[in-house]
Amino acid sequence: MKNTLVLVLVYVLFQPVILAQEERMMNIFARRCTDFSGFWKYIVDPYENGYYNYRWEPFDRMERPGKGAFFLNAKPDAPSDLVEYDFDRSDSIQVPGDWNTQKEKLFYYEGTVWYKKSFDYQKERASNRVFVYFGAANYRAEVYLNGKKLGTHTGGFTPFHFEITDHVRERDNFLIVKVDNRREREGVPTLNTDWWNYGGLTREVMLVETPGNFIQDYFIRLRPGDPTCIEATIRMNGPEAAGKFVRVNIPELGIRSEGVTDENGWADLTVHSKEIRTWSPEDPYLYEVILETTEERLADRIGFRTIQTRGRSLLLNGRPVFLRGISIHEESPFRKGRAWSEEDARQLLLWAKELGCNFVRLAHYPHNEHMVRMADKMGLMVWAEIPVYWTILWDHEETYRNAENQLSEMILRDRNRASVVIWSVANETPVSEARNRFLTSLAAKARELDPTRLISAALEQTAYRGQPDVRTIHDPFAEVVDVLSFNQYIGWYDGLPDKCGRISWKIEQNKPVLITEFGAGAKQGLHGERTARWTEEYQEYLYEETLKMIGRIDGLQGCSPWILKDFRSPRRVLPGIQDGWNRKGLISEDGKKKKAFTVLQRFYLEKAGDGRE
Ligand code: GCB
Repeated sequence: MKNTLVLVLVYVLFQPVILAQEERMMNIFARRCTDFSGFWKYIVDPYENGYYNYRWEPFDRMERPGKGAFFLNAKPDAPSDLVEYDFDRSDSIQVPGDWNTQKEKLFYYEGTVWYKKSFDYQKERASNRVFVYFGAANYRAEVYLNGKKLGTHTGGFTPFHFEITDHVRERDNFLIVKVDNRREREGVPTLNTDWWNYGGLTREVMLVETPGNFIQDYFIRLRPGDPTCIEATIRMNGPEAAGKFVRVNIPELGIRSEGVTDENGWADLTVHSKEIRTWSPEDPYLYEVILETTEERLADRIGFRTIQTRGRSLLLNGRPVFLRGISIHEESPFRKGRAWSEEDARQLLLWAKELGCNFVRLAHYPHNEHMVRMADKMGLMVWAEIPVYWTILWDHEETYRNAENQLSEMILRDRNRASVVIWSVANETPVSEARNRFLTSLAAKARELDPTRLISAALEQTAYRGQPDVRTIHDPFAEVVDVLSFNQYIGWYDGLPDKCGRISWKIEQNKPVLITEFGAGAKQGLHGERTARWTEEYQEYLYEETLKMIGRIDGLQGCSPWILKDFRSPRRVLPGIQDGWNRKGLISEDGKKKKAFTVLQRFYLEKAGDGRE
């Protein structure tokens, strides 16, 4: 009861002032899209000369910004005119894509780059509406169409869009985006992370055309506790969103349900069937679900399953499940840069499958939508996470708002994905009153947006009552989460692998336990003694010892070792070994497996054989 009160109070205190949730449109790929993938013109602007005048006043807040403003795409009208930039004579860069790995001069760059795309556009129907959609832009984007500002978005890993119905014309449009990836102390993430700060328009940019009144959002799921009932919440957007006829149709089940939206454009429908085939890693079954109105038909492929906890057990569709996981960063298996494509997702998840996984932890931020859709298809449960990482400014209201906004954007994009079973609100954050309030408030938001999934965060472990060889989780946020997850590096940052044999665990919370990270750095191809750092043998030894150790944890319901593949990190500078890569991958950056891959694979094979699913 006390906990609930605190939770409510915290939640009220942290209520954001602006939550542009109604602006979010989901299932973007199923809509009428014009893909802007390809070459865009770009200008590197480290001093933000195209954004501020010499008195440091932003051009986009001036009545007459003059030709210095890059978003105007100005051209000299006469030979005597002074214009000191020209998109059309500038270099080109591929979108989607990070700029760091496309242009050598931008490898370490953190700052502003301006992008420009010119296009003509013919609407399918005069009454239709048009939006410009961004899968992600890291970190802050200012968006302009034909010289007019559409808006700003903050946060590098979630989608956003702006309506351009009244601004787009049939000929000679120019879309200009200022992307700034400078790290900020008050940002989410903050200044220090153990991953590369890839900048740019890192995911698809598209125009999306919808009917005047369109299905903006829906949430279709099994009713918790009742595997025969599918609940659908649908939200319409448009001048006639209220009183609108809507229908959910699942042809394969032969069921339809119809209703009318309320005064806010929402409709709640339910459908019953005794024959619902549940989604699981062994049978990742997806139904075609069609949503219809008089103006629109929107299709999706949705799996139905339940995920719950009972004491220390984790139940998928009511049956105990052990999460055979691996952590993954969003880096391409092919290009050594940010991943964004379906092919990237397929290869990363194929490796996870080969390892014997039924679960992936998508660290440390929301990955692109192809990843979760591919996980749906391939049968991998997903832990999805926001970049509330290490040392966020817990007392800063704007930081909270930003974190909550990223959480909401992630959940609204992915809450129809059966693969996603856990929303994680943080990674390795130091316990303090302010941090507890911050995270508790995020957990409440996640539960409000999605009461059907489990909430967690990667916590840290400590010595139990001053005994260094007995470890425990001593963190008030452990009371809030559904799944007790933590990272531990015994044998790497804490002793050598043989230390694992001396450690015992005393976990007092009556919740399922997940080890979200353990690992050791190894340079693929480097061999030696098993106690020699950076050798494949050391990493192999650490996996062997760790897997024995975690087997002694009561309530252990899975793990997601760190990490599938080596990934870039500016913190990792050891010449000849790291060279800018975190080497804890089971696979090298160029796709070669290390010895520890087989150790984990064997462990998962045994786990899969123990009949727990
Ligand atoms: C951690 C972090 C992860 C790092 C990893 C490491 O605990 O959660 O982001 O990359 O350790 O390699 O040190």
